[in-house]
Amino acid sequence: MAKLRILEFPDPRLRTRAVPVKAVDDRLRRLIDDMFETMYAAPGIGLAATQVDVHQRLLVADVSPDKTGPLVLINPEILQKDGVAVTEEGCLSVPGYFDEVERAGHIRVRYLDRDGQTVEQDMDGLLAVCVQHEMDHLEGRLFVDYLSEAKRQRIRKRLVKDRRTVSSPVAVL
Ligand code: GNR
Ligand code: NI
Repeated sequence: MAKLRILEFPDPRLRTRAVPVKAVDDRLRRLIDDMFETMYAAPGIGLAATQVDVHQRLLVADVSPDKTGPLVLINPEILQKDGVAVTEEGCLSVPGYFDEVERAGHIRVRYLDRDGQTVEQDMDGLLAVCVQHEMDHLEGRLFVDYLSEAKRQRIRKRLVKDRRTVSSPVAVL
């Protein structure tokens, strides 16, 4: 297993639209294991392949409080959306920022599991929000896209500046 590097906003690779997974094989399952290791270490409740620079339609999630609910969604499709949920969201690709986002409160999703079996599942609560957030990543969308342009610019400037500071030798003088 290996921990993978997570891309951070405004990295243009986060804007890539992922293509469908062609084969659910051992190579893909190794990537899935690495994504879980990366997500749990972060720590986060979800991770889309896009965030680790793999542009295939694959996401992992675990919204349980004790890491006992790992879920793998391959080629996910939303069949139905109902209701509204407003949640304070964060993103491992936008470290240190949290803001309210409005999404569907209930979704029905069809996907392939890690054995390549088709599953249809109803989701609500944090899991529904998380899966919509991860499926946005697969489309190249980030939660900051739902905020105002002014907020997004502020976040972008701050993250670019922070990154310059930590990587620059001047920072330690
Ligand atoms: O860890 C995460 N927490 C979170 C909280 C509210 C709504 C969505 C999320 S997903 C996020 C991890 C992440 O960035 N996944 O893409
Ligand atoms: Ni995210």
